[in-house]
Amino acid sequence: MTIFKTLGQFIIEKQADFPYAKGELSRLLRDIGIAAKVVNREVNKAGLVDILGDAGQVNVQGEGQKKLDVYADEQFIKALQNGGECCVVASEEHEFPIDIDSEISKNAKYIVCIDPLDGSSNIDVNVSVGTIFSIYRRDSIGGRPTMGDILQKGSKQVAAGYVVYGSSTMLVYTTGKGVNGFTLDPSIGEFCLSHPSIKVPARGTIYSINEGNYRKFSSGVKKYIKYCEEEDAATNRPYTSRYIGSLVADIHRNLLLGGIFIYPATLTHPNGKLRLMYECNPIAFIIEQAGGKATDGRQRILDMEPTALHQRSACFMGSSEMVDKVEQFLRSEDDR
Ligand code: P6P
Repeated sequence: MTIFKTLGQFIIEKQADFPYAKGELSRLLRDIGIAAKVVNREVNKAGLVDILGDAGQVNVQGEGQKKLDVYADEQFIKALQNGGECCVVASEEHEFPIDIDSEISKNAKYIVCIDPLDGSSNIDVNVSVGTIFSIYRRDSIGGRPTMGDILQKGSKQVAAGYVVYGSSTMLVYTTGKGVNGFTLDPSIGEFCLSHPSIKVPARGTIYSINEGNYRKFSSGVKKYIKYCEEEDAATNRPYTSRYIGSLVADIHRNLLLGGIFIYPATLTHPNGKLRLMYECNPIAFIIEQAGGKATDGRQRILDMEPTALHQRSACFMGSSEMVDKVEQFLRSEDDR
């Protein structure tokens, strides 16, 4: 029986985990929660009002921006600007970081990397989409934050989380003391604790990979897919392929049920497709905090030294035993 507790109450309660906390991170997480509720309202009625369709703009990824992409980006940036705890935002929707240099944020020490609406190509077909965020404390002292303050290793994150706008809307986050999930109760407009202390099973039977890219995969990845199929026959453990094409939705399912999510290097994406700073790192932090593993096939994602804001990384994330298994096949590539 989960005790009724709102996100706000939980954040304040857990602030005690940080003896020197002065409430800034708590307020920053609150600000993100508020923006998530605003975005949720629009995502839920996307089919009803003329908010679908391209905004006529193209984002830094060269992808057509849906109006909801633009709207979500604006809402999170506005919430962070008004909250006063964030000094710079790095968004998937902007080529360069957005410096938040205002009177209210003059002492702000937190940096937020965010994918405001990941999987947005699924919006028009009513498939779950998500927001992914990563929070760092700035390293530099005085003056405006630098790119070095942003391009920190994932292991330096102070918090990370995602919002999944699905059959219900959930916010899942970690501050390095475990992973907790909150479900939005629209009747009171609050995220309420629904999934305390989430742990990803060490082993699952779900593998998530876009097999449409099969011919572009390395031999090790191909062998792992074949292994999953044959594992079914050998041990009668029915492996199942589940791939939504919306990172947050795929990760959320595998986090709760056990499984592995793979977006490897391919011939068209030699460094993988997913972005390190605002997709791989925050998800990796959550997965590890839930007891799972997250690597690029060879090294911990959280140990990777970033060099560019929108750099990509291959990723193998989820149940620890499944990540270990796929890495065996990848190492066999090196042994050839
Ligand atoms: P593909 C959505 O565009 C996204 O960034 C992630 O949400 C998702 O996991 C991935 O791309 C899907 O990519 O190449 O399989 O369509």
